[in-house]
Amino acid sequence: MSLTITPLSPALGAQIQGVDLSAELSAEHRNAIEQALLDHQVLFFREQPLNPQQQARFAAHFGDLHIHPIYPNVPETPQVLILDTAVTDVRDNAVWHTDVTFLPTPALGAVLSAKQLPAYGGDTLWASGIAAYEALSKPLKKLLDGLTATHDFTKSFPLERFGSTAEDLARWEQTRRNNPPLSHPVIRTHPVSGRKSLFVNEGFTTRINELTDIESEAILKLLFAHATRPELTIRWRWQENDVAFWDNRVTQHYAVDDYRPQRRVMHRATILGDRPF
Ligand SMILES: O=C(O)CCC(=O)C(=O)O
Ligand SMILES: [Fe+2]
Repeated sequence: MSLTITPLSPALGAQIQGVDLSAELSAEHRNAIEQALLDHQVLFFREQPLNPQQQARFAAHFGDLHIHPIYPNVPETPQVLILDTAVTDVRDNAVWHTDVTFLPTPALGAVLSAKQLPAYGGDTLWASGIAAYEALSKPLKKLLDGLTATHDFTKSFPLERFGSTAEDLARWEQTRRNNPPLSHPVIRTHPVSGRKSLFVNEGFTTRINELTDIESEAILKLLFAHATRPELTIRWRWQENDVAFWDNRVTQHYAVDDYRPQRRVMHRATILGDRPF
């Protein structure tokens, strides 16, 4: 059976129908999903109840899976992390970010499954870095091509977020030692499609290395605002058992934090990526 791919907005996003993600994927479906991801950058599937093993198995069709250094995992399936507002403070996702760009090889993508949702609210937005790059003027593209930026995990995960016990402090110190600030190109080339994408994000990017402090601050502010203009985004209103699969190499996202004290539970499997160039 062939997939139905319905684009949802001009910048990015498509809904996929005609596949059961809990079953073993055929090579044909796997390849069609990969191509749709390249074309649309974030894919949405409705009514896909997945247990953690099924979710990990689906995600592993697209690469090896990452075990997150900070979030709690499903104990029997540590490749699946839990975002549960009753357990963890997940406010750090209510900022535009690309996942784990503080790593030398940030995630290729992630598969997110909605387990428990508030009655309303708790939407997630994605923005296309490709559309953001393409919407820049020629002179600005020329300036940014070849520049590098620093990414630092402490920008989104400051010590306060880790808690206050000696154990929390030790865990944060260890995570910081393991993840020193590093540099990535400001304009990234997609390793498969070859398309260029703006690759700075408010969550983790602290500085454009080749500019002065004041230039870096002003240009990053401009780029963060430019990259997240509504025209370059899509907003997904979740239903339980929805699955989103995004290409983390060329997108950023924002989890809207507007539903407390209601509980929201999501499971995520993260696919390892390669070094941006
Ligand atoms: O909870 C969400 O909708 C997204 C959270 C997030 O930023 C992520 O899973 O990477
Ligand atoms: Fe995220």
